[in-house]
Amino acid sequence: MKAARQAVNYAAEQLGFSAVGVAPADAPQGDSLKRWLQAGCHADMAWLERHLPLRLDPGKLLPGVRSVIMLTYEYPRYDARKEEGSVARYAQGEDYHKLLAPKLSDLDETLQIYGGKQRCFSDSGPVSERFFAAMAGLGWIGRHGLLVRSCGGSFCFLSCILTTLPLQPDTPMKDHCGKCRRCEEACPTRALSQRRCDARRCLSYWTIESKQTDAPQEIREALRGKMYGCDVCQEVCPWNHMPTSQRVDPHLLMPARLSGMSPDALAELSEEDWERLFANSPIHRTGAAHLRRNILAFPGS
Ligand code: B12
Ligand code: SF4
Ligand code: SF4
Repeated sequence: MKAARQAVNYAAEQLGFSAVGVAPADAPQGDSLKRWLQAGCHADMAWLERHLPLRLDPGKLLPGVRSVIMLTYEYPRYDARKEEGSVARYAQGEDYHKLLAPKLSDLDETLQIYGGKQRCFSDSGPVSERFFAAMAGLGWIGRHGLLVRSCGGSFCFLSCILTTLPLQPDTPMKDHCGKCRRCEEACPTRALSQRRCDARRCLSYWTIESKQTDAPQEIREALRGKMYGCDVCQEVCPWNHMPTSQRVDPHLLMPARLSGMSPDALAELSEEDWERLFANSPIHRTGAAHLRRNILAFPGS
């Protein structure tokens, strides 16, 4: 299976992925996810509860799965809109789901040559992506709950390939957070504790996932200046300020037509302009009305 691993490493690099690691598909996930759900930290994202059996057993997604190949793909480290209504870095350019899916299909085809059956996901399926990325030796889970790499920090997407091939697993990496607690301390709504993020308090949840028109006063205040997502806990992480040689795909940079628009102008977009400007953006799925709600910091409440 060495040849399959070498082939996938080579192909992934050609496709622009920054790192590849392998974890055993039966790596014990423990009960962190169950406890997080029991505590209600998923807010109203009921799908997370429904998918629990699949999350805990990748064999239910791909019978005979032996290995989980985890990959990282860089997105920009700077916020092109910071001064004027910030958009989380991961959402500034084109929709990464659409960008990464064909690349993962290419890797699937490569692995088929070695007799593997695969299923591929990038934030698109019930797989514990951060857990497997840590098990695959790509980095460690920081106090903000995200995967951090010693050579690149946390500003990256995770993708995974479940495969029936029995690939040699990589070694999990040691935690390098040490005594640092900058992310926990910087979070404007104190959503972080015990290496987990409580979505009920997280501004990313409120601006991306929440369908509500109402938000508690504390959340509304913290939301000012945030249009979509939140990067505060990552901005303060020292690992995101180390020099890096990682390349960023230009498709993930914010186009000038969006970086130059004021929040007021964005709040008043017609449906037609919304489609024209955001058709290829991950922000599109939230809809024009929710972007307006975010810009006005939940005025309905
Ligand atoms: C639901 C979700 C959200 C929700 C809930 C966030 C949360 N608290 O998990 C909301 C909308 C709030 C959100 C926000 C963000 N998200 Co999000 N999200 C997800 C999603 C779909 C599921 C995550 C989940 O299940 N969370 C519940 C927790 C408990 O489970 P978990 O993440 O798998 O954590 C495991 C580990 O913590 C593990 N664990 C930890 N320690 C230990 C120790 C041991 C010994 C063991 C055994 C296990 C273990 O146990 C958990 C269960 O497996 C994933 C994609 C995916 N399929 O995984 C993306 C994902 C985690 N999100 C991502 C991103 C980029 C973000 C944001 C940065 C976006 C933004 N800028 O606004 C923020 C960051 C907020 C934060 N600090 O977490 C990326 C993270 C990339 C990275 N470098 O880690 C992912 C992986 C998507 C992707 N494919 O790139 N997200
Ligand atoms: S994304 Fe923002 S609100 Fe959510 S945990 Fe990080 S700093 Fe806190
Ligand atoms: S800010 Fe500090 S505690 Fe948080 S993830 Fe980075 S190194 Fe770890």
